[in-house]
Amino acid sequence: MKTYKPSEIKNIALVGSSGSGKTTLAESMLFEGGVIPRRGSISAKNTSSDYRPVEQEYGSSVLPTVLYTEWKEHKLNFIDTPGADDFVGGVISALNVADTGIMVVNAVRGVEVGTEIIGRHAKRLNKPLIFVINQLDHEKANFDQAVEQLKATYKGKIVQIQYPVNPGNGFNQVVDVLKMEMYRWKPEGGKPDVLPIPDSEQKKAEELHNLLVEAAAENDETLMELFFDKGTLSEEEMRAGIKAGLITRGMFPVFCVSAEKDMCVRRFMEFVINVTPSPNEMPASITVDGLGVPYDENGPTSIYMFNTTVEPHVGEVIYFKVISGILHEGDDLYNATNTTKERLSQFFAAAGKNRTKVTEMMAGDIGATVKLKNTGNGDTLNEKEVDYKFARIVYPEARYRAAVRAVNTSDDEKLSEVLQRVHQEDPSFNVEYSKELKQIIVSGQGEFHLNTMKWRVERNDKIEIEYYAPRVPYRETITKQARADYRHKKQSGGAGQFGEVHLVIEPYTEGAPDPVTYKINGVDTKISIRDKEEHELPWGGKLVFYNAIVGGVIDTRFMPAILKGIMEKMEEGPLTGSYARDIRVTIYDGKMHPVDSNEISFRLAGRNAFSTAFKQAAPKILEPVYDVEVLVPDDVMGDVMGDLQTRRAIIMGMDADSGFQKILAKVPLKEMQRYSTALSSITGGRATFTMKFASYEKVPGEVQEELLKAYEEKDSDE
Ligand SMILES: Nc1nc2c(ncn2[C@@H]2O[C@H](COP(=O)(O)OP(=O)(O)O)[C@@H](O)[C@H]2O)c(=O)[nH]1
Ligand SMILES: [Mg+2]
Repeated sequence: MKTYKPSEIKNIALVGSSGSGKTTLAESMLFEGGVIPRRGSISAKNTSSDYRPVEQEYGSSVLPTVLYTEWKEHKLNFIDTPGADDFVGGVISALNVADTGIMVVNAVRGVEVGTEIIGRHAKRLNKPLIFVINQLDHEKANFDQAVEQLKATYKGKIVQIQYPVNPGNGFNQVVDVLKMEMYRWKPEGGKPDVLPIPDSEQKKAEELHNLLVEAAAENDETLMELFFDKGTLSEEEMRAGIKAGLITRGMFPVFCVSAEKDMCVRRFMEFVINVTPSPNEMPASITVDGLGVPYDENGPTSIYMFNTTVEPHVGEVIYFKVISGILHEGDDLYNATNTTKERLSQFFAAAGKNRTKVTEMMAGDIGATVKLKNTGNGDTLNEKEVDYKFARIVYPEARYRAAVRAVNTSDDEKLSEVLQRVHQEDPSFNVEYSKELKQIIVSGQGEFHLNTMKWRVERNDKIEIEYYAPRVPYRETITKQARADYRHKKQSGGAGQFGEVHLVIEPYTEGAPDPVTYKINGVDTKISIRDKEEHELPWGGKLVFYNAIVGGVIDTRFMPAILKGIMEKMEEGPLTGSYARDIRVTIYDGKMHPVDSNEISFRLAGRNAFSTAFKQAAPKILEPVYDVEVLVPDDVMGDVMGDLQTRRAIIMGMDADSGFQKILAKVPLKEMQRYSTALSSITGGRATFTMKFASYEKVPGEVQEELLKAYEEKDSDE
């Protein structure tokens, strides 16, 4: 394979709703580029993308797949992505390294929630978008409706490059208003006959052509002047204008194809080559230190790892984008995170599971390599003495969590290793052993996401796993002041034990002044503070600890032991054994024994005094509450709101947002347990949501009762 310069490379993310035809379009493009001798199909389970067993089982994509094709002296790298909302992680990975997103829209279903969600990710990442309306051969195809729906979101920035003359059964003609010609295909698709636009289409074609010329001129001042002078633009000038519009997201061109019949695919590839930006025309990559690194083959060699797959007989295949310089076979590069030296002894242009060995790759290109020692997703590899480091890709917060265990305990050890590998392949699937909950918690984008991973683990790694209810990380705190004394005393033979602690506990609030007096046994007692420690708790919140001992009734050297005793109770709250937070404790009195006092005695005295006071301080259980944003079509808004009400949701706001309603709510994590599944069934999969931890809030009285009861029962079981 020839070595392509940055200006001869196009990196495209194929995105869009499930079933829109991304994988089929990729197949047609690979075929037209000559990378594959014949086109596979989804039904025959033999496409270049969707090659993994799980994808063949489902008949749709689960993980992103890197593909390429060569066309007219250019290399087109495609990343085919999954459409299902549960697998959005793959879309994020792809959009991060692509220079242009191609959003495939199903002409039958039009704009779907998926189109909308992915459009938002593209916007956030500031990527150009082209809309390709597919399945125009379908009897129910409705091109005009799809365009209207796109305009609802993208307004005047939607500009048609083409339109189908005869969508539906027998579809075979397209008018191209950029080139002002018509294409007609034979039933086998591929290369069309190029015809003049017939009289019957002339008026419509001219109208759209004029709109296109104006839109192209709008994105560049010199073009604008030219346009005013001449009243039109040449094809070359229009391309320049469209490219400028793409890069600034000032224009979203619309194309039409039938991926399955391979109609208009060649013309689309030509457009991609002529008009979409090459990596060197896009903004430079910015390092974590804020340095801009242009896609320049003469710069130092630096590559960024963005995706990993695990292949049978090969192991980990890591996909990278060359950010700068030229990568040569056998190069030694250095991992910017862990300084490991990695030899790039082999790398490939990848087309799904098939890889073509290459010996050189320039800035902007996308490739794959194997057998690295200590490098994974998000790492940067540089030539010696270069220290570029590019940020890791950020994935959406998990929306579904479960506890997981191996069915056979003999698989326990293997389980964590296997789950780690699943995370490597799909960074939106998280694994964490929670010491607090004593469970392995896995989380991801939905129940379907987690079940898919289970399917893969059981099939690929031959271990059986099961999901079960994850615990909720509750917290405990107090709501009023309380006081307690505790004397620890033991005198059985030998050395005795003695320690006595008097303390006051109070709710901690940010910025509250230090205590001055306390009412103790009805008497206002002045407090003189000798020492103050403020501890940020690892599980959130604070503990403030005052030493207000007077007259040396407790030696300062016993204070750490008292604090330790209190911390033990903070780690296992008196109500339900959850972590306690946001408390301040003042040790204001106590007693020592000249011989018997020791650290253990004061630890126990501190711990028990704290526990007693805690129970009298109107203690409350706190639960994690999430900010939830739900995006729903109008017609199911009522059902979604009704369901949220049953989840103790507090509605914070509502907003109409391009054909959808946006609901903002605060919802306790406990009630979000199977939300993704419920929402999907209420709305037939037409809604989506995000959730983000917001705060810990007190649970309502009846929930507290329930939790206390459950804890007591559990305690008496053990
Ligand atoms: N009629 C018709 N069906 C198509 C076309 N493109 C894809 N399909 C079918 O739509 C389904 C989904 O296609 P696929 O490529 O897997 O969509 P993806 O989920 O976007 O990757 C498959 O059954 C395809 O055969 C098309 O242009 N016309
Ligand atoms: Mg697919």
